[in-house]
Amino acid sequence: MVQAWYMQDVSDGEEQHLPQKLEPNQDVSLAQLDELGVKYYEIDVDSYNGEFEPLKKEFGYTYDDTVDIHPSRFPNFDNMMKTFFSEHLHTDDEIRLILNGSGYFDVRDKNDKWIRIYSEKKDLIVLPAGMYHRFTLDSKKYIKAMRLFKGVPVWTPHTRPSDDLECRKEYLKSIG
Ligand code: KMT
Ligand code: NI
Repeated sequence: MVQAWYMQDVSDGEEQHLPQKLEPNQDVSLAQLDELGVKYYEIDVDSYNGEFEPLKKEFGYTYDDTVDIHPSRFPNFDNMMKTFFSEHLHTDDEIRLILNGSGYFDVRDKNDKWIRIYSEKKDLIVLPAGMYHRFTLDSKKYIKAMRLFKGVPVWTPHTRPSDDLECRKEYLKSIG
């Protein structure tokens, strides 16, 4: 089950792997995430026995691949983490189904405050096109996630500021 909270201001560095809750903690509900256009579904991933065509069909996704992220997996791990953790947006939805491990997706609320979303196995999370966000592993430093897409995948991160992009304007309009 996804959990979310307002987080402390942390930029690049070690501390990004910690929960960074405020004192006192301020939880964020699924309804609040929904208002920002973030969608969440709980998927019983084990029941699919590794065969996710039915799920893709149900959601209208036409592309999938799986990423396995941990420090010994990539020689350029630190650079990869830096890229994930630089604030950016995409011209399409970022759709991730967590198969194992866990991590944090950070998203901006309407007042530009960071909300941290803890995602673990069974979480299908959709960050809408045009929403500023970033990703980091937590202190367990492991996540296995399926990347899903409608059409031909475009992964390009547009680092902030990218306010002139059409998808950004559309996103802002959509959240009012
Ligand atoms: C991304 O685009 O930030 C990622 O793919 C992060 C790893 S998937 C949980
Ligand atoms: Ni992204």
